Amino acid sequence: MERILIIGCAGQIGSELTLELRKIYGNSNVIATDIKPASNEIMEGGPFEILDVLDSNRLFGTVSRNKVTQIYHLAAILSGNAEKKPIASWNINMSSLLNVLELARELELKKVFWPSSIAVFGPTTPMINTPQFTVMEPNTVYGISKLAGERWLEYYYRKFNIDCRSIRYPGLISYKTEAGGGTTDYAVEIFYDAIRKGSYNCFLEKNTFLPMMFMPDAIRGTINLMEADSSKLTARAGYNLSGISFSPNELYMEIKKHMPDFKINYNPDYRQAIADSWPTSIDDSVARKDWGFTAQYDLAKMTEIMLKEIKKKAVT
Ligand code: NAD
Ligand code: AKB
Repeated sequence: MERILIIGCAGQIGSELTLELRKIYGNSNVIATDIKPASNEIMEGGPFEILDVLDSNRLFGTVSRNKVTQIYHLAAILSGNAEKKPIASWNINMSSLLNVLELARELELKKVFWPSSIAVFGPTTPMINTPQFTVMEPNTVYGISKLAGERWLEYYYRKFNIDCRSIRYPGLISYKTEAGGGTTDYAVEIFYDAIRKGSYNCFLEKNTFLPMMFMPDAIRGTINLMEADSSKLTARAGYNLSGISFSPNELYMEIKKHMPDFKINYNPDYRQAIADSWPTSIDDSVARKDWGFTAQYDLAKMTEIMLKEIKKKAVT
């Protein structure tokens, strides 16, 4: 029987992944943790603990007491926030991963999931249809920590046989929990501001194309990867996944189809330089071949659902 620990369950991904994993493995077998309270659905629907992943003793206690077999470690400081506090963000992103990997080694856990990001790529990477294996010279604190993290995952897999799995998520778009300090967050904020204010002040330029993905595709991809046959996995550090590539202007035009009076203006800030260093689209042929991933949502379908769901939240 699998016993799963989620670290960072209150965040944009954790708030949805925790509920999906509970559906599959049973509520009592998915122990949700975060440094802050999560939604009532998570805290009341199964085991929940306040846990700082940097506290390795408490982490050890939680894992052994709950007889955990797999960890999904989602806690991190994302790209925008990391640029404001580089050293603190490096410490959190790296020390937390090393705590988890060491624990997995000591307690011989079955599997570890840790998300990487398109931020592992940098200005010298081919930007269009970025291949799985390519030049990686990130120039952001977050990207450097994700690339180092990928190397550690591969190291623990090769050296200690820990079954580490990872995805280089594109920018994720969702309506359940607002995004947490990233560069791709504009593509979530724009929906809230469209509904609350009828206008959006975008922090990226109108023609900045970035790889994005609707959350249901990311959750399905994550679970499929974790369930895939280990012997088929050829990219242990992190799989490229492709969803939808679009610019702020394209997203604006799509929202306007539903809200003709919606207005946007562009005031690029420090996050523009981060976005400019990232790919515009991703080649995920290795993920498709190794474990059969295909994204199901396009821009039109995602926009329709985002507007419908955020409207419901705005009136409740
Ligand atoms: P988020 O910021 O929304 O959530 C992170 C959660 O971690 C938060 O609930 C936070 O309270 C928690 N946390 C922070 N410090 C902690 C600590 N010391 N101990 C325990 N919990 C702590 O982030 P997210 O968007 O859900 O991202 C999750 C992971 O996926 C991160 O590793 C992120 O880099 C990666 N990722 C996310 C995206 C995206 O678009 N959301 C894209 C690529 C990669
Ligand atoms: C961010 O913008 O920092 C994240 C990511 C792509 O890793 N959404």
